[in-house]
Amino acid sequence: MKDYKRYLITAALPDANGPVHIGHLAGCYLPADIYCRYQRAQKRDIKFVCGSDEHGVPITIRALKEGVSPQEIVDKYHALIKESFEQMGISFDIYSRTSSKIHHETAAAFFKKMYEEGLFEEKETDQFYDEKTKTFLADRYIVGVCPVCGNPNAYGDQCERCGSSLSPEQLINPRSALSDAVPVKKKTRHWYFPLQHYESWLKEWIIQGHKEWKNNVYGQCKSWLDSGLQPRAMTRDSNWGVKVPLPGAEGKVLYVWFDAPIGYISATKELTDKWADYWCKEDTKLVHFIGKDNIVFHCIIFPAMLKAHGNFVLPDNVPANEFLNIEGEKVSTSRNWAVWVHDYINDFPNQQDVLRYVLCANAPETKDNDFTWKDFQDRNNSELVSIFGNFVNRTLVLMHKLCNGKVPPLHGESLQDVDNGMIREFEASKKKVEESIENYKFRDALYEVIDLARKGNKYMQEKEPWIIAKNKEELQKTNDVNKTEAMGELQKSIDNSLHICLQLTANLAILIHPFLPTTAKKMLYLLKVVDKILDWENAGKSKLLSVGYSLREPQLLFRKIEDSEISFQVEKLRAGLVNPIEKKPNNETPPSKREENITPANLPGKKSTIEFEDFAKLDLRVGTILSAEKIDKADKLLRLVVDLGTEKRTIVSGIALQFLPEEIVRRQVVVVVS
Ligand code: B3M
Ligand code: ZN
Repeated sequence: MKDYKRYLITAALPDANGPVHIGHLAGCYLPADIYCRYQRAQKRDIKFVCGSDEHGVPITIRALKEGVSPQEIVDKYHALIKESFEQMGISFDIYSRTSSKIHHETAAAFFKKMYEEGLFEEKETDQFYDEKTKTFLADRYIVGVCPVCGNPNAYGDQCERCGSSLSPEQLINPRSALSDAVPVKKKTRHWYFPLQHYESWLKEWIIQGHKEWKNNVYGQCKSWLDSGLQPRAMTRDSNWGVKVPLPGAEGKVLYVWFDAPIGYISATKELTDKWADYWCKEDTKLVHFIGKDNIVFHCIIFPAMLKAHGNFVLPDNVPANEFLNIEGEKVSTSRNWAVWVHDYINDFPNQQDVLRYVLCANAPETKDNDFTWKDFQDRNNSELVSIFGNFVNRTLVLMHKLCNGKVPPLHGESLQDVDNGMIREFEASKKKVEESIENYKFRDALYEVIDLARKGNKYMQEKEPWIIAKNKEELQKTNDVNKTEAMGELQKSIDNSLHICLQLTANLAILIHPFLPTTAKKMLYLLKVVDKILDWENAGKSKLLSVGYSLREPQLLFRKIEDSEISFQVEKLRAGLVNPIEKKPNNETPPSKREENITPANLPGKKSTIEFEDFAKLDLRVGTILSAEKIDKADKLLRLVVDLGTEKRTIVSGIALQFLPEEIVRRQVVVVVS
């Protein structure tokens, strides 16, 4: 392995046109965070950069539809996304944004240098144009039927159903995403990056040079390169984005996929004056954590840009994850089929680590995976509570009971094979966790930590210090002349097992820290040790806690998650999908936040069955929400104007805590008409 002096870790810049959901976390933010926390514990020089992508087409489309400025959209979502990441413990060194001045300057300068070196081709071509809204229709501004799979709503750059990358010309029956108008062709001038000139270099760099990249990443790159690269327009006709820094280029901005990855550079610049060390020195390890839909941009287009510009390091790895589905279905933000991070935090306060655990244990590292609430509950109850939490708790409880609340000594002469075997496991686990994290196998690494706790439970079960303590008590009552010596031997066995279990607990805190930082901190509190102990070099050691040191009373690290909490979440997910405007909204306090015990039978929102005749009397109609606004002094109410086709109705609905007014405009709802 190359000897790197510093690490620059990036996580894909989320589009600031909506909140983040758990698929985003599992896709790249959580693995990147685990990697960075681990590298920091290794005391490596590392910077973890990210920020909001604020120039994406979905932002301008949303702004147009809602009648607000793109800036208003990005301001709102940038703040919400940033907060969600903080609450989940994603430890960015900087979370910046691409609407910042520093980014506009950096991206414009990057383009200008490439332009001045003659690295673009200027071309005038005919492009689709929407005469109604006076907009050129590139990328997501144009929709139509996918020529590959027949999806009627494929975009001008990609079909989300089959994943094919498309150009507007390939769409069958194209229409404007802004007005539904049939587009006409109109001439426009743009700057193209001739990617084909970099094809042989890319082939050598990736196909020959990076065989260690994950199969999904390597495979996608290979198929792009095998089918040949084409020139790609790096500018667009728009007023939202980084202005093309050339005379006579009014109304033109940089293509969002040109400016967004440069966002990594501008964020680093904003973070530190030494940014150039991280971006330009060959002994930097640059790693891009992304989701699979961003592979071509990070492995082919951005590296070609960096190479063309010159003076920049190239990524050492691009560990892209696949997608996380929810309850067997693809995440869809437009259908609201998602588990939103801010919602989770609200429903499960102080339980960030449980979500981190489940998303890592079930991460879509090699293939798409499914998140189900049932699996969330099972993993919490049978792994975090029953294995990890149980081991730590048993150790502390027994130590208080049998060793006066102090770390007992280790009696070397009385060590048995099983004791030595347990101690050897510390070192072995450290190596396995380390190797897995270095190779971006976070699931395996986490499994290893839980497995070490499982071994701890097994060891404790074999040693049975509570039985030995009982035997000691019995012995005490006898008149055996050798009882003092015999009791001493028994106490040594108790001491040894609890000494080893306590040292194991300290090891578990170090090993679990990159994955579950809050849990690790709780463990340090119980062990009364300082953060310094979390340095990775301490892992594998069996003398972390000093003999005679008194520890705190045990507290549970995790709590059981009840069936009622899970059915509440499943119901909420489904209710969100049909958008039950006129139904009683599911806005009660979730069971996870309530004190009292709730059974599935008394779950909020659960009603008794009605007869079919009664159901048939209902006049249910599908309507489109035309406008939505908050009602003053009523936290839960929104005033909606709904178009029912035959008439428009104003409806007051108690959904303000679940939906932002701007996010439900144009959505379809079922209305009970009376
Ligand atoms: N904003 C797309 C996405 O969120 C895009 C990533 C940019 S990374 C430079 O998947
Ligand atoms: Zn398709």
